[in-house]
Amino acid sequence: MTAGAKSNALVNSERLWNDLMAIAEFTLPEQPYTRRAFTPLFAKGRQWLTDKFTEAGFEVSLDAAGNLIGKIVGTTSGAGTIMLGSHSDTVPSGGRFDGVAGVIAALEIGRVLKESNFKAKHNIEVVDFLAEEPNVYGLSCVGSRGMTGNMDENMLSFTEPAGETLGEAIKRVGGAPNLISSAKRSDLRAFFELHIEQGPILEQKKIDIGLVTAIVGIRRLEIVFNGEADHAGTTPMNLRRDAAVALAETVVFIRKIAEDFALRGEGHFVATVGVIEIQPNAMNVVPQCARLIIDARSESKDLMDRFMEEVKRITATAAETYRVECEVPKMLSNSIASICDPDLRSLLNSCAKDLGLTTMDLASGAGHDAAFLSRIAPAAMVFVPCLRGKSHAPEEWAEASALAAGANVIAEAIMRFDTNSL
Ligand code: HGY
Ligand code: MN
Ligand code: MN
Repeated sequence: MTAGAKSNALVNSERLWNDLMAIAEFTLPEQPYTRRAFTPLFAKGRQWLTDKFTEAGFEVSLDAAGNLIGKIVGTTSGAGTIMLGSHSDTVPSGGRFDGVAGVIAALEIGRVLKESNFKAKHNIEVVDFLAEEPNVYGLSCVGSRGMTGNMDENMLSFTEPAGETLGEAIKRVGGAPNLISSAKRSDLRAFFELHIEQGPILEQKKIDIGLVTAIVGIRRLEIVFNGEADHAGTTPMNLRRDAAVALAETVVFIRKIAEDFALRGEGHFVATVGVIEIQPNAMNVVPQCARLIIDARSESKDLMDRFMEEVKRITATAAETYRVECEVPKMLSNSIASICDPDLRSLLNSCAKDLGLTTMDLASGAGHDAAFLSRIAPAAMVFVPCLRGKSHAPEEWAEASALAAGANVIAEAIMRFDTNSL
């Protein structure tokens, strides 16, 4: 396959779509679409993927970090590996496309490369990364952290409410936490991830392909206020130490600061309080404890640092105002912004143009496994449009033709990269 030639090994759009709809069936029936990492449903989805990888003729394995890998061995030993994939776990009440569209597209691309008898010099590896979404252990991108040497003993000791550690959970799904360092790769020559945009820009601008320039850094901070449980009926207002009110004031201020930072023109900035817990959570008891988790995202470390200073200030003020204590905020995760490889982006751009597709560059406000992969190899992401930009909700939707277009671009780029880079 020479540079610029049209690929005849285009993906089978119907097969891609059917597989995507088939794996979507592995969901909590009462809460579509939910396939949380480490759950029995996730295991069923993994088994289905394993069968599909095997059927496709891939060499199937699980690495020590619990990533499912389907490998097509290359013709030239030592040439290294071209990797493509995403994640098959979902958020609660998520969609049928976030992550898993990238896994199924990678499966389809692997099939098409084999069926078209394209003899790649590099190994080609199709990957389902373990637990990209934040989960009960409090850590996202578990598999891609493990593959890139960003998973440490402390993280493996994170526990879920019933006491199982993340390390035990990784073992339960087939990984080897005690050998996690063996999951780190040094042979990757390029990584490609197809993902729905999870935003409205491509749809609004009627663009086929989004070429991701950078993936935001994400900081997740846990804040806990401790007041005093009291009788809701007899405790005078001025004697209360109500942890929930301190939390509520903090949430409102976080929103105001984030709105201000987002308008400063210093890059993408958003902050969300998506987790709030009150104890004892009884309607006739003054709340004793109030816990929140902030998810803050920015391309700019400086903006993020300033935001964290503001958060410290407002939590101290709220604690003083309502006479409660604020525990030292706990940083649950702190990923830096990642730059996608410009050479791969330009390769993807020329492939898309040769396939008659329109493209635009854009940053990703969502986190992705590619953010970690970019630390050990050139990494690139292809976004495809999704309906009204909606994601992390059952209404998530992308057209089969859009998914096939994105997969064709990556298939073409892999063939050209393999041919031209050795
Ligand atoms: O939260 C995110 O940005 C990603 O969808 N896990
Ligand atoms: Mn997601
Ligand atoms: Mn995702």
